[in-house]
Amino acid sequence: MLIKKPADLRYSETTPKSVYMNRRKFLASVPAAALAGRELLSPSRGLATTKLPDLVKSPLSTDEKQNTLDQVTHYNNYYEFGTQKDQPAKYAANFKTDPWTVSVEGEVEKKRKFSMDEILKLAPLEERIYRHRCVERWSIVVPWIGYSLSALLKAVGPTSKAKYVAFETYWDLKQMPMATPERSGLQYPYVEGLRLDEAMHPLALLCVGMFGETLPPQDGAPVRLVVPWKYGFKSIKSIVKIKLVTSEPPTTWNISNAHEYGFYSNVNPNVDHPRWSQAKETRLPSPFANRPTQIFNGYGDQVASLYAGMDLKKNY
Ligand SMILES: Nc1nc2c(c(=O)[nH]1)N[C@H]1C(S)=C(S)[C@@H](COP(=O)(O)O)O[C@H]1N2
Ligand SMILES: [Mo]
Repeated sequence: MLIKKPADLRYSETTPKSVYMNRRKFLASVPAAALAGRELLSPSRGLATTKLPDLVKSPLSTDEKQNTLDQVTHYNNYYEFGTQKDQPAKYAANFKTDPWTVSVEGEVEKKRKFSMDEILKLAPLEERIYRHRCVERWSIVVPWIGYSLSALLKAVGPTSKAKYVAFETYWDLKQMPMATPERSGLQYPYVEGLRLDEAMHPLALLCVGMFGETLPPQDGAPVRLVVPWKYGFKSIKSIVKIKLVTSEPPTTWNISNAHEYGFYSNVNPNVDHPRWSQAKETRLPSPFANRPTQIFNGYGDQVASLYAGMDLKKNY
């Protein structure tokens, strides 16, 4: 699928119809109704998570109404485990996340492989309640747990040549049989990237948990990124590699369709997706897109200066 220039392709041409339809039907009332129904069931249905003690409350948290654990864990995008919102909860249930190492390499003073234990102890764990906005227009409010990615980057020491940070998700067809271009329309392993100054911004969260516990597999266990001012696909899950690099790294949805998914992908009501407006969003479990989208997802006071002088329409 990369033989043609990605920009020349419509997403519908590069992607199996089922995937394409799925990404379009995000407003269908069924998922929202299903979510509402689940709230009546027991709140935690045996997720393989453990409690994270001694959490520090963060001043960066929103006081907006949080979504429920059940909503956050049964309406997911994690294409390695299926393209439909309810599939990751089912197909990631037995995902093996122990042992786990994150290799930090490239333009750093101290290349290092971190065990999950080391990641959990690198800095005090904070609860950060963030708005989380997918490019498909749904949004949720999640009490994530983690610390600023900058803590990890400072521990390895970026060299003066480091300009970008590239991230990579674990990839194993035995555990992730859907993770092929034919089955889910994307290239794997899933990769993402940030400019170094974006990665060093305090809001960029290295996330190890939610709702007081370790991350459930469908939300990116055992460690993911959360970049709350960008569309959700920048928030890469189940990270195994972090590489500091000198030039802009490739990113999965951009490879899939550069015309629709840019490197920056800051939440922006004034830059429409080619196939839908971004002016409004759907705060789940509501089925209606009746909430105005906020520039930088409401984090403009903190992050707008990162893009001073940049044309946000060109650098979408
Ligand atoms: N490895 C990987 N990371 C991923 C994705 C994915 O398919 N694979 N989906 C992205 C998208 S499109 C979104 S909106 C968020 C969803 O995170 P959530 O399911 O925890 O809400 O994860 C992002 N990270
Ligand atoms: Mo997304």
